[in-house]
Amino acid sequence: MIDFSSYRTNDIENNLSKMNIRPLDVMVTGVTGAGKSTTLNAFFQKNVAKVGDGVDPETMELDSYSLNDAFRLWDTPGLGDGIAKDQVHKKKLVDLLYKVYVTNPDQQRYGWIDMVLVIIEGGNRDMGTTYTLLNEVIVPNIQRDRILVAINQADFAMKGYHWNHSFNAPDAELYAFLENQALSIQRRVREATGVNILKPVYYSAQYSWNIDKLFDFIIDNMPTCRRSLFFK
Ligand SMILES: Nc1nc2c(ncn2[C@@H]2O[C@H](COP(=O)(O)OP(=O)(O)OP(=O)(O)O)[C@@H](O)[C@H]2O)c(=O)[nH]1
Ligand SMILES: [Mg+2]
Repeated sequence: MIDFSSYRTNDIENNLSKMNIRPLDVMVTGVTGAGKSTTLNAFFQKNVAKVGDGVDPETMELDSYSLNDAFRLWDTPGLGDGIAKDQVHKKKLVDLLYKVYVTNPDQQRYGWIDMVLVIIEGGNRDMGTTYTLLNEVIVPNIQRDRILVAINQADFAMKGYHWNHSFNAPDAELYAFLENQALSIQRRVREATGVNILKPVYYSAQYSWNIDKLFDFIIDNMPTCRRSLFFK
């Protein structure tokens, strides 16, 4: 198993040195139950973030977790928890996107969050809340090329069928399904939000399958300059 606390740290640090910041700050978002907290736990290979029991939404506050000196992840509450709670959560997300990083000594102001990872639950066809999240919270408040979308719960994308438990991987049919789903989500997000996202990576946080691909996806697409707060 890969130890992510030391995985590709040279690549991350090389990119960070171009930006003159550290660490890389990635905000993890998505509808409630998509598996944001489970994804963080998969990166850390231990339970850092509390995972829901499948009944009630779990994460209510923002929490940051440092994988090492170079990479920090922010767990956030998911949307889809009712109108009133969603308003409160949206505000927390927007506030985080405008959290300011002030450079020393020249006192320049930049966005603290470098990238946003939007997690979608594989197999869930209802993308409405994800579009709301993107359109109302994420897209207006961060540069588009800093938004990545990934599909979690790959094991459950076909309702649990076609997941090979002996190999801890999808069988050929599920693989083909996931590949199609990734392309479909890429197209649908483009239509619903106008954002040309990269083809989403699919993975299973529960079974730590393709978690390395998710990690690579983030690092291969990390920004190379600081995030301006004025970009419209
Ligand atoms: N089968 C399967 N279940 C998963 C996976 N990832 C998460 N789950 C389950 O989905 C449920 C929700 O997971 P969480 O990680 O709490 O989801 P979240 O996005 O943090 O949810 P909120 O904190 O409510 O916004 C839990 O029961 C997890 O065990 C996965 O890859 N496969
Ligand atoms: Mg959570």
